[in-house]
Amino acid sequence: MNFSSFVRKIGLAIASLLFVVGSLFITASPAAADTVTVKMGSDSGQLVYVPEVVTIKVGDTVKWVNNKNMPHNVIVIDHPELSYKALALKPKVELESTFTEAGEFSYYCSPHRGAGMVGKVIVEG
Ligand SMILES: [Cu+2]
Repeated sequence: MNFSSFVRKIGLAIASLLFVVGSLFITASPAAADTVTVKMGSDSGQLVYVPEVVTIKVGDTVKWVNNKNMPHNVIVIDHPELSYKALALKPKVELESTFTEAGEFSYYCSPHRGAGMVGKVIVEG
């Protein structure tokens, strides 16, 4: 083996090593998405979402669960794709929306908006 082919072999070995090390960094898995639960109607029967404001990350899901003083629904302003217009009539009914873009999303319950049943999802990028 002459000197230049030796250098080429070492070069290839180093290149493959760097490739393997680089792949390890690339495949490091991101944090798993979370689901945050919001009650519709407080335990004491008030017409509110509990908690009224939640802060999540892009890709997380909000799960609204029917609690007290049904019926309720979830109308996310300007986002029909995240909304549930149909009234949830029974206790424990779950409505889920996954938020895939950052921003602030205000929502309300159509039967109880006038009573102040409003909420907000803050989605951080
Ligand atoms: Cu309501």
